[in-house]
Amino acid sequence: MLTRRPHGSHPPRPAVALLAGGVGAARFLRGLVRHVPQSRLTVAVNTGDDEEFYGLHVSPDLDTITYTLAGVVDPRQGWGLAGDSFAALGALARFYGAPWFRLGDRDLATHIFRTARLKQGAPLSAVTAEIARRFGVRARVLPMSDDRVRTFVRLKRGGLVPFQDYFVRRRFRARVQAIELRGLFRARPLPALLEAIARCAAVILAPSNPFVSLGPILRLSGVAAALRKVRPRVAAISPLIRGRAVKGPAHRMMRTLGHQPSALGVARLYRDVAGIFVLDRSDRRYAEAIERLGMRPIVTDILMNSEQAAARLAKVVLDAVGL
Ligand code: FO1
Repeated sequence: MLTRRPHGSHPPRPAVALLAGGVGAARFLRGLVRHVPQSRLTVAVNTGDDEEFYGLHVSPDLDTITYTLAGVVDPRQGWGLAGDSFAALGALARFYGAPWFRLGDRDLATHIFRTARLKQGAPLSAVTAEIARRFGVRARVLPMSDDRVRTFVRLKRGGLVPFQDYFVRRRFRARVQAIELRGLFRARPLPALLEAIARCAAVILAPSNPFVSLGPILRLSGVAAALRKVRPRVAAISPLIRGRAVKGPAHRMMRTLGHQPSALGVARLYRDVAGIFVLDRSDRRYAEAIERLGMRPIVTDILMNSEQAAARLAKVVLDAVGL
């Protein structure tokens, strides 16, 4: 039966969900919003990296995504606010010693607001929506869970350290033995995340670190099962090009955690949840092996060294899922 549409109206544009870590995901997002209106976009974000500094709850990946969607992210670093100053951090040094995690003056306002609202009993998802709205963001930004999951890194030498200690203080130089996600088994994924996976026309796994960025989201109870149900419309983008991460320790983690540090190694990690795998032209020799995993390989240029390059990649990914 034909349904009549009022003259001149258009069918709603297909909705897209992006599962995201921080900076790598944000780069892709800059391209994605050139093709998908924010109102049709849900971004579910890792919160395993969250940390407390000066009594404030900092959610680096949520803020990176929110600031990117608002167009106010520092373009050079990929995190924090563009043009921010660091006077408060300098003053805090009097009481806390030299800082190793750089929180800008204007960025601090976000952490103060978040911390105060959480203290009042608001769930992180509600606070995240409030922050996004006040930055004028129209996309739905979701923390992966309202429950606390903390990423710890077990080092070959140096014991167990919180993620930011490993990533920022130690500049991810130390050798990693294991990743531990505290609170994972008690945590429930945000219901809106499971709904987005079930209802969106496409789900994209951003080119983020598979262990410490997407790992916490994918390992939440029920997320992998939800993705498996819609696997043909799930596309994963390789975070590795020629066996290396553009930024960060993903390739070294792959090796030390017993996986092949290549696009093929990443595809193996996602084979159960993603039907499509997007890899770089320079890695095309893996395409056949990826096909044998039961995934559809899409070979293209995945280095996002400009907004145009990110937009081009986003277009290829959307084409691959049929949007
Ligand atoms: N990354 C750094 O390398 N050094 C920093 O001092 C730093 C501060 C920072 C402050 C706020 C924020 O939202 C992010 C910040 N990041 C910093 C980025 C962050 O550590 C990582 O990008 C993620 O946690 C990994 O996705």
